[in-house]
Amino acid sequence: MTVRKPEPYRIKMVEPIRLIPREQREKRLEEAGYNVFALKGEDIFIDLLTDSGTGAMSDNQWAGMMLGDESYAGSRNFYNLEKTVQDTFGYKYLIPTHQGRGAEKSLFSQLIKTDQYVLGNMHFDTTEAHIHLAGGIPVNLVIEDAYDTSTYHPFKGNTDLEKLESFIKDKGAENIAFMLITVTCNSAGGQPVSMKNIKGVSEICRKYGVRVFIDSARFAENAYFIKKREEGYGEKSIVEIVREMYSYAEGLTMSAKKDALVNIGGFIAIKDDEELYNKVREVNVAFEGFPTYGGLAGRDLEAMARGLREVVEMPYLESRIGQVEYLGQRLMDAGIPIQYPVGGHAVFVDAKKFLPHIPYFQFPAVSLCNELYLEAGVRAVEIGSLLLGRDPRTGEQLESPMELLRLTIPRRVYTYNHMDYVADALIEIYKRRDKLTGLDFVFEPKILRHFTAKMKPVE
Ligand code: PLI
Repeated sequence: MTVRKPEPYRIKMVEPIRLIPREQREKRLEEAGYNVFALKGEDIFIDLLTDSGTGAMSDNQWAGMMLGDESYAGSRNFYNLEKTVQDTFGYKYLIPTHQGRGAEKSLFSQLIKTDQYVLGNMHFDTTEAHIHLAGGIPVNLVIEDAYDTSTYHPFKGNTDLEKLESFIKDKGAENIAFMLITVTCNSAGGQPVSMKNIKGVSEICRKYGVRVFIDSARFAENAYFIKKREEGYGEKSIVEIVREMYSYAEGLTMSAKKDALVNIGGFIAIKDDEELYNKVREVNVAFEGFPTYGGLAGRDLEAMARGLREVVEMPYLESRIGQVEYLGQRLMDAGIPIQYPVGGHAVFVDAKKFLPHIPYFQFPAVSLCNELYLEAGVRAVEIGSLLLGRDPRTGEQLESPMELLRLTIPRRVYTYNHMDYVADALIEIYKRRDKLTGLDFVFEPKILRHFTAKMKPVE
């Protein structure tokens, strides 16, 4: 008999959640313009919109909050975080920011010249936005397997090394600002990147003089997959694996709202390039704040330092990723198509296969998302053609290569019972999937439309 391990923590404080009646959910969704972003938190029973800033802190982190040193300059919590970052990643320089996109803005502004390419496995949307804002052109070079939800590949977040090398040769290294490896690769389904691939990217980039950075939001989850799936790493500790991953790059951006187990925070770390550090630190003062606080309170820095020490512990990671895997397995057992294997922070349901009768321009994953709210009060999020938007030149709706519904699991917040409830709801919907319809716009904003669009179901 295999015994499922329970969560490696016990509950000291609870936050009540409430399922409002079906008629009220119908009314709220209509008022929200059939866009779950416009729903109020209190009208949601289980919120799987994102794993960003939605986690639960430990008692140790809360205790650290009480030890916040709110000195404008030289807060002791900064030095504690600096030491933790040095120990975890092996990088010398730390620049705190208020969250991941703050780090992107400060770093990219110093690395990108107008019309230079920024290569990546698959950039996250704020990353793409900051590449554009700095005058650059984002390019995604993830392996083709990432786009096929049904085939197994242990590292679907890998960069296609052939595509990488031919792109550099074709465009010339001088036209490339840098390479950014996103771990795990959120946009491809929270899919990990192998050590071999990180090393391979680094070797090719070094050959042509292209710098390598790592978007590190889910670095510990990535290291866990390397430990579990890649030969030669089973006996290594998570920190040893993380240190090796980061030895192949020269700097990182971090959204601490994910794998630093805090509700707000971020940072840039730079291995040893003092000149780059000085330049980025200088602009960061203007954008984010003095170098020892970077947009955060001393107590936030302390919680982040403690979170970074906790996130690399194996019992935590086993439970975290085990919970996501469990939800994925329940859906797969019921025949529901999902991105396979399941990623680190979310289960991505393949809405194109779930609802083949709804075309991309009527947003199948949005339809499924809304139905899940009506059925069970669960909020998920679309990662598909609504998010992708229109061609800026022609105004045509672009067709996303994947129409995904992301069931994103906050860290240490929900239990296996919540996972079962979500799975049961989706299985119910699957039985009557042919009854679901697509959506049309009532109001379509020009920029980042998915947040504020108003829609209506097509007749
Ligand atoms: O939300 P920020 O600004 O702390 O971080 C931006 C960001 C950067 N990189 C990656 C891989 C992300 O996933 C990311 C934010 N992700 C969000 C908000 C999400 O819901 O996935």
